[in-house]
Amino acid sequence: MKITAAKVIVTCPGRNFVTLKIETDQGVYGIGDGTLNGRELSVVAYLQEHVVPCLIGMDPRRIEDIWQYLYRGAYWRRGPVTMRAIAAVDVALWDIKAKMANMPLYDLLGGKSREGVMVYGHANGTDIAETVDAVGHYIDMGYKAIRAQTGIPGVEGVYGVGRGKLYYEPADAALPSLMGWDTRKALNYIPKLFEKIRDTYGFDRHLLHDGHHRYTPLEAANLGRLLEPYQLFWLEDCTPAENQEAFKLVRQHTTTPLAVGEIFNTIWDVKDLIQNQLIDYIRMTIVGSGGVTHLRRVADLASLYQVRTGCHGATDLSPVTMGTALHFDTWVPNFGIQEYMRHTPETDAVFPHTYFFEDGLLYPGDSVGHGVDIDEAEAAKYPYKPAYLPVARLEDGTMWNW
Ligand code: GCO
Ligand code: MG
Repeated sequence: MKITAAKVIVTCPGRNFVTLKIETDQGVYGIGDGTLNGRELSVVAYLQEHVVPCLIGMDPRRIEDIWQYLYRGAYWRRGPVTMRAIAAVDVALWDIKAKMANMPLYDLLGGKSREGVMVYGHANGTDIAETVDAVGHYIDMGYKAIRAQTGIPGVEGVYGVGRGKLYYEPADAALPSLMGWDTRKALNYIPKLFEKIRDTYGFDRHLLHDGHHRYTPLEAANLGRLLEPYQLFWLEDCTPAENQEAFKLVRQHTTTPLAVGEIFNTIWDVKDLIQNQLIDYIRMTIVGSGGVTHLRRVADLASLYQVRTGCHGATDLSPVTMGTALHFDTWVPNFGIQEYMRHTPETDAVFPHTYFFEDGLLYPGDSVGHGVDIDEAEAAKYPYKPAYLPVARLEDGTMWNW
């Protein structure tokens, strides 16, 4: 069996997605996602110029060998661009293998460990009152877990607070726009949000919060302690994690569960965090971490330390990644939760898929492969459009972490 063609498709039905379609001499094809938010064309070039020519003629059944060829063989390892390109190939190959086996991907991985995948949605508002209302909407929609982010009085535009609510899209400008940040004000305000949510709706639902790398380790420890009475499911990205040791300090001071990993690319980025039991959830997902082949290894390492998965699922990850992640989540023994930010109807039309939401859970569907396709005619209606996440600056102009 041979790979006969590999096509990179860029489409922007509201945001940019990079999709790889691998075709074979047996008529079976597979679909993979290589989207890198705000740096999409770097993955396109990596795939088109450096990966596709090597793939032609290879045996698509040799997923592991092709993964190693692309990882070890390039000499230059790791990084968001490389690992997304590898993920695009890997996922397309798993799709092909599952189709050939006439199985849904979760069956090929080892079968179902659960019936449905618990997801969390994004409730946000410009202040506490609006965010509390938004949480209520998610409860009405049946969500069992909700992430809450609020604007902060006196701070211009805060991470996670979008204009369009259910379908808000953070990457909204052709050049990065500007948002403010003030840690003091956040530390005063955010605990009050969770107090109000618990007072209003009780303790039945899981609540989550994303610190988006904004706090120093000591500030993050403080936030974790302030949030303890509200029993969060997790506090995400409370401090930057390039230095994995930073989490030691946070961990020593709070019992609020910690999650991290959406910007990690390999097992090496998370090895110390896991082995030192400094986190509770690992947020890497398929597209950012070299595909199913590599994420499986991360999950297995995590399971040794009772760390559970919590795949990143923002709208900049295409439905291809969402569908594949749902098969992974359905199988993986140490599953925690799956993030679910809804794609727009336009995006759903470009990527027909079998996954669906019911009673707070997502289901991957039972069709063969990962269950997500691309409608190329529909995709062609939406050419690439530069779109960037905002940047964050402190009040005095100092550049801060987005
Ligand atoms: C999340 C993330 C996103 C990211 C986005 C970057 O938890 O969903 O933090 O909001 O900012 O995915 O591309
Ligand atoms: Mg996040």
